Amino acid sequence: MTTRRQFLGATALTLGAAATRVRAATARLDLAATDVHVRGYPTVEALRWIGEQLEKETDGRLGVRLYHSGQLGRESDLIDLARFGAIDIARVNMAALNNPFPATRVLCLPYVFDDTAHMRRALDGAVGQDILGRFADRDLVGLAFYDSGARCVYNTKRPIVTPDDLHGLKIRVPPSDIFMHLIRTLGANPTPLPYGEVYSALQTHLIDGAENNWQSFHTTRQFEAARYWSYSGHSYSPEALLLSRRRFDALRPDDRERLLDIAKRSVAYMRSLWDESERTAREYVLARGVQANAVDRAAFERAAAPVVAHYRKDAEVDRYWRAIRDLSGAA
Ligand code: GTR
Repeated sequence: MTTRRQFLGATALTLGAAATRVRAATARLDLAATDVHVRGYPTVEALRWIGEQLEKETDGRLGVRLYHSGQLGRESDLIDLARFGAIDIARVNMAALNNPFPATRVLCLPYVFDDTAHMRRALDGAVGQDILGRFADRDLVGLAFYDSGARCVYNTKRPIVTPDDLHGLKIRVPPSDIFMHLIRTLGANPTPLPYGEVYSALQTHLIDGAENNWQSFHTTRQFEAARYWSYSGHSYSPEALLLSRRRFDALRPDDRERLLDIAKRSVAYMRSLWDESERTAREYVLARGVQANAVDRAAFERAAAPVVAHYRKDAEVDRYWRAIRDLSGAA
């Protein structure tokens, strides 16, 4: 029997082979880029923008072929496909990277960032640049970080004000030990599922809730089933834009520099879309009857503290954690 992973690998290789044939005929190279989000989502639009810039700056020699909406599979598989060179660019969330790339763990820890401004400062500074460089350890080039907003819990049953309200609820988490650990510590039952399966899991009551940002809640239409949104803001787990090392090495040196530079510039473009899309998504779901409530933030932070303490036992996590906390409230 063909496993899902083999199938995805074969599909991507076939796509790669077809793209190579086209390239040979036209001398044009389209980088295969993937994202689990739908067209219009800020990360997908940023990839599209990168393609446009590449095309413009290379007189059409280079471009991007975009596979959005999870067309090529789940994020954990996409990371491997990029590592093996079957796809070129993978836009994935840090949560999917925690296990294979431990340097990313600090970015998912509960309440390590106060808000989006704090997260951007840390990612633009030494900590972010250091972590981005660590993707080279396993066949990838870290191109950029993108925003993912504040992750909050939502569910089909009731408003969550303190962690006690989570008791007994089955909450979907992304495939990351940190998220499993956090949700369990807060008192719920964590259920790891790929992003593309959350909507139907809510519909069929396989799970009672999940946690994510406003845009994901909106664009996946999970809000149709989960009618209670609680502002826990427990993680800002940012997005990563990763390039296959094999592809990078195969590019002309000037194209490598060009791509790195365009990816860097795409961050400002992505951020300009982010804030507006967050507001639009929130207004959209609230207008359709979702009930949103504030949580007892101090109670959440207290309950999550053992998770932070556990990961800070690791010297590298602790070093990054301190450096990020030092930027809290800085101008
Ligand atoms: C979203 C993120 C996706 C995916 C998803 C998830 O916020 O943008 O890349 O990781 O969360 O929870 O699986």
